[in-house]
Order: sequence, then C-alpha cells, then structure tokens
Amino acid sequence: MKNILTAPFVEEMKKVTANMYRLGWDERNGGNISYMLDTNEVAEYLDLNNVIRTIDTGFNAEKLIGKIFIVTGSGKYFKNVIDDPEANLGIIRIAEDGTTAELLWGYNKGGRPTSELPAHLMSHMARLSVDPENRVVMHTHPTHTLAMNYVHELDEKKFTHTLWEMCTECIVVFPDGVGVLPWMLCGTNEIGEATAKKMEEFRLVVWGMHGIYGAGKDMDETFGLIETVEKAAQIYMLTAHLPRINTIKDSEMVELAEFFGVNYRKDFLNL
Ligand code: 2HA
Ligand code: ZN
Repeated sequence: MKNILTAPFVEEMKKVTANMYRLGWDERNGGNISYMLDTNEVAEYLDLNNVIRTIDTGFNAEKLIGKIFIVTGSGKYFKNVIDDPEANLGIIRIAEDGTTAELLWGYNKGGRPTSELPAHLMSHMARLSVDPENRVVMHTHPTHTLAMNYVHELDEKKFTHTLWEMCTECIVVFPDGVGVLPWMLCGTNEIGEATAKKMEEFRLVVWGMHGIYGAGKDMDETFGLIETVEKAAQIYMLTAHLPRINTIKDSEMVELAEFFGVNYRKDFLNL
C-alpha cells in the first residue's frame, strides 16, 4: 500500500487550499472543497474495507452511493491543511443507504466533513447530470466578488454581464454565466438544494453576500473559473466609482464567443 500523504489528490488539496488562503479568500474556517476520486486510485493508498467511522449526512445522496470524495473538514482552516492534511481533510465514501458517509481516512483529531456538505454533494449530483466529467466543487469567499455583492444588483443576467465587460477573456472562460442566489442561511439542505438547482445551468453560483461556488472537471478548471470571476470583480471594484469612458461592447463579446467557439448565454447580452 502506498503512503496516502504522497497521493496526488492529497497534494492537490494541500496546494489549492494554501493558495486560496494566501489570496485572502479563506479566512478562518471559510471555504470548503470536495473532490470526487477514482476508486481504483484510492485503493492504491487505502484499504477500502476499513471504515474508521460513519457520519450521518442528514440528506440523501443516492446518485453518489459508493462514490469516494476527499473533503475539507467542518470548522477546519484552509491555512492549516498544508501542515496537517490528516486532521483537516477526510476521505469519505457515500454508503449504501445514501445518507451515511463512511470515513476511510482523515479527520484524525475528530470532526466531520464541511458544514456545507449538502451544497457540495447536491451540486456534484446536479453537475454530473449535465456533465459526467465533473469532479470538483469549490466554495470560497473571494474578496472583490463579495464586495461587488454589496454595490451591484444581485441579478444573474446583470451580474454576469458586468463581469463579462470587465475582462476580455471572461465570456470565453465562463460563457454559461454566473448563477446568483439571494442571501440565504448557509449550512442547510435548503441552500444546498437551491445551489444544486442553479448548478444544472451554471458552473458558477454566487451566494449573495457570502461567497461563490464553482464546479469543474479538475482543480485547475474549477479554481480558474473562480479566479477569473474574482479578477473581473476586482476590476469592477477598482472602477465602479469612476466615470466609465470605455467598455467592451456586446457586439465585441459576440465576436469573442464566436471566434473561440463557445456556447454563450445569448440572453445575457443586450443584442
Ligand atoms: O465552512 O465557508 O459557508 C465555512 C464556510 C461556510
Ligand atoms: Zn462560506
């Protein structure tokens, strides 16, 4: 059996959480990540018959029965993952009943998966129903994206349009746009269900005055989506109080989308 601390998926979780912490997006226990793993790959590192303990999730994830995820821990700090992955991360498998998580590794100082597990697993189910390649769901509190929530209408057409105007590459990176939820109580099945509904349409969902969710086929794609939104929101926040002299026109966004061959939300432009 290989040493789990050398597994590429543990390395990826260490690197991305450290990076996000350094970007200032994940203060204290802010943010959480879930990453669906390949069962055969995990079997190189762990005895899959050895369940350390079981954890009740409080909701039914029946489409994920048997699937294995590495997940940041509830109340754990992104800052600390790199130095102690075994305490701050866990590897869970969704049990036959759909409502129990079987702990295969991690959370070794106590604990359980992120309080946002409903939003994560429901989002995985929603994304997999439209994109079988989806593997990662990421939640974070990017500073400028959050700031923009306070001064910009929380309307997904208007919010997406403003972001698309802020960087030339935006419509190419997230042509499907950004879904937006109003402020809601976090950590609940209700916000999980609302997020998953949006995830059927979007890979990015803003949680009003809280943060953002991203989903993608790997860590780079998912992080890259959120990073691009955050960059656009930063440009917006640097310019929103100044007279706007230039902008990227809708006709230019169409040119971009057509040149790069992306299927964009035409109803989010004013053509
Ligand atoms: O886990 O970010 O939304 C901490 C959070 C909750
Ligand atoms: Zn949060």
